[in-house]
Formats: sequence, C-alpha cells, structure tokens
Amino acid sequence: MIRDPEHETMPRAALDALQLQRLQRAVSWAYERIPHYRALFDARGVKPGDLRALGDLERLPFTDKLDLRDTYPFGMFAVPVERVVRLHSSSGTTGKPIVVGYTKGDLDTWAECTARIASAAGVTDKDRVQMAFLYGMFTGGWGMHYGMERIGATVIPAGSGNTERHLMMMRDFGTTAIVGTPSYALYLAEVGERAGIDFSRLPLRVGLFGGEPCGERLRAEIESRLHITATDNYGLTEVMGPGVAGECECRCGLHVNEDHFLAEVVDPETGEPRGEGEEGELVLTTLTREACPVLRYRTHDLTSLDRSVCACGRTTLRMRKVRHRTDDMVIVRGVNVFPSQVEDTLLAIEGIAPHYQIVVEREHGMDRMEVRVEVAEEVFSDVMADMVAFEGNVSDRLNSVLGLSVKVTLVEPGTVERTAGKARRVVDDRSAE
Ligand code: DLL
Repeated sequence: MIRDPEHETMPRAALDALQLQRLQRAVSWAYERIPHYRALFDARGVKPGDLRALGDLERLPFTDKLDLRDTYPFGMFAVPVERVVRLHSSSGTTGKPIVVGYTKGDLDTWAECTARIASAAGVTDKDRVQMAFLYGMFTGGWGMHYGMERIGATVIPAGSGNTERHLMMMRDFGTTAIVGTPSYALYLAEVGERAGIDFSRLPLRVGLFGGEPCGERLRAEIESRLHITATDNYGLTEVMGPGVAGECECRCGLHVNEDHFLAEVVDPETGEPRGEGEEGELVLTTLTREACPVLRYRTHDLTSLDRSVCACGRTTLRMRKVRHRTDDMVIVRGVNVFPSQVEDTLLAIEGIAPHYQIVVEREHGMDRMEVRVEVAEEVFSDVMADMVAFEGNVSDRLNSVLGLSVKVTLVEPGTVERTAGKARRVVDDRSAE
C-alpha cells in the first residue's frame, strides 16, 4: 500500500522543486546553527545562498564519520540539548561512538518514514509484528517500532536474542511479520527447525530485514525456510536510522524517502558524481531533520540509483540493494575481495550452509585468507576423503571467482558464530602481527 501518495507518487519535477526548497532551508539551518558546518563552508568559500539549483549541491563540502566523531557528543546538534527528546548512538568498531539527537518533530518524521517502509513491504493494521532488533542505543528497534505502531499493527517488542522465547511468541501470538537482521532470521529458522517447528503452518508471512547486506541467495534461503516474503530496508544512524529506504512488493530496488533525504552517488575515490545506474558511494543529505541535519554525508555504502517509475506506481528513486561498503573490502595479496563475492560463490554450491566467516592473517609477512564455512548436516561426513574432496571443490570455485588462492575449512554445522544483531563476516587479524 502507498501510505503517502502525495509524496511517494509526486511527479519528478514537483519532487525536484520540493527537494530544492527543503535543501535550501536545511543548508541555512545547519550553517547558522552548527559552527562546524560554517567552518567547512567557509573553507570552501561557499555560502547557503549559492545554492540555487539541485545541481549546486556539488559545491557543498562532504561530511563523514570523522566530523561526527570530532564533535562528540553534541557538537553537530542544531538545537539546544533541551529540545532533544531522544538520543541514539552507533558504536562503530573503533573509538568514540557517534551520537545523534531527535526533536519531537524528528521522531514524528522518523515514525512516518518507517511506517511508509512497512506499508510498502505489505504490512497493514491487521498484522502482528514481532520485533527482533535490539532496543537500546541502536536505531533498529525503536525506529521500526514506532513506524509499525503508526500504521496500527500490533507490535510485539521482543527485542534481540532469546530465540526460544521468540519462537514461542511467534506460535502463541500468531505473529505475521518479523523485523530484524537477515542473519538473525536465518538463526531463528535454524533453531525453529531443530525444535520441530513447521513454519509453513504458522501465520508468519512477511519479513522486514535490514541493518546489514542480504544478497538474493540469502534472501531466498530465508524465504524458503521461514515461508515468508522477505523485504530489504536500509538506513544508518547518522542520517536517522531505518526509514531512509525500503523495498516495495516489487522488490526491484529500495525506494528512498526523497522528500526527507537527498541521495547522490559519487566516485568513492574522487567524489565526482556518478551517472544514473552507475555504481558508486551513496551520499545522503537530510532535508527535514531538525536536531542533527547532515549534509552530503559519505555513507561508504556502494549502490546505484534508478529514477524510473516503479511498477508499484511510486516515483521516488530506487537505490540498488547495498551488497558491500567501500571499507569492507579486504585487500589480500593485492587482490580486492568483497565478502559479498565470497557469499555469492558459497551459496551457489549445493550442500553449503549460509554460515561463513572470512579470516585474514599474515604469516611470515604474507597475507593468508581462510574461509570457514559450514556444510549442511546431510553433507557433513565422517569420511575424511569425502570432506577433503568437497573442500577442494569449494576452494577451486572461490579461487576462480576471486583470482586468489583461498584456504577453505569446512566446519561442523552450528560452529560459525550466530548473532542476534549484525553478522561479523570478516576477521582481519593482520594488524596483530
Ligand atoms: O543499521 C540502521 C538500520 C536498522 C537500518 C535497521 C535498517 C534496519 P547503523 O547501525 O548505523 O544503522 O549501520 C548503518 O549498516 O551504513 C550499511 O553499511 C549497513 N546497512 C544498514 N541497512 C542495510 C541494508 C542501521 N538493508 C550501516 N543492506 C549502513 C545493507 C545495510 N547494508
């Protein structure tokens, strides 16, 4: 269902005009209230008044995680902390977290954005929605929660972890929709199957997954095991949290809530704009955020944009599913490896379970990459020769795709770490030597 036809099906020219008007306001708002933005603008010799067309956006400076870290905790707030009614943060992997604030107005916009995404995925007020995201400083739980409530669904705020309890509630409460990370969905399926649950007999019908990449093969695996339709939704703490973009039932790209966010795709090296359909780094600008406006924020997520009108009738641009980030690429002996390439190769092999981890180490000054992967129960064999042959086959497939010799270690089902949140696919131990 299209929740807000006015904004979601607005003709392109009108949407462009709305974006320009909101962008001009957002830029002045940030410039006048946040000294850090003013300094960035002044260093480039631009003023908010220079922004006369959407194309002028390129004249504005980029921002990234460092700008938020350097001003920790509240230096990028455009309003006094007293006007902020909620804080969230993103831990990241190193250093101080990033802190973001929301005014009452921001929370209202956020709930509306996630409500749109839930509606696009087919959730209605008849659904019982079980939340499997963490509630806490992470934006996933609260962000999706309020959107679901806003559309009138019955929300079950189970939170992350305690898988047995999730399964019990799913059966007892007649859950129809599940919200979490794709890796947790897979884990739910695994634990449920082990407990003898027949998901095809449950009313569960739709999953809204996000927070980490979910390739098509992984999606198909989740769908067939949980007997649901799985949709992908995208967002990041710095820009708001979930609610930035999500798939409709056509599942041909994620619709960006363009009346609130302006999306660009740039060359990750040079920052030059990339043409429509070309892959590059997603850069986002918030158009309506009051407490923490972000301008030209470098997400490090790689995608491409499609402005053609979708079969669902929405005119908002679609971003291709994010499969990798500029910073999750590992360089092993000079070869660029994305975890998504490893995942696609592994999941195309019969008998491989969708649980894997990439470990990169340095041995005697040489990089060494190992892929630890689980095999399905039925393939796991006590016959050493069978396993060695299977390992060799997996290793050959990876070698030819990556152009790199990779050690493959088959591990017993259930050995690769399971998570209630985002999966850790790469362990890079090279700095340890
Ligand atoms: O993960 C916000 C979110 C929560 C989005 C729940 C959707 C659902 P952060 O923890 O700040 O925020 O992480 C943001 O996660 O830059 C991407 O690299 C990755 N990411 C988020 N959603 C997707 C997705 C939340 N659907 C970072 N596909 C982003 C691929 C995603 N990657």
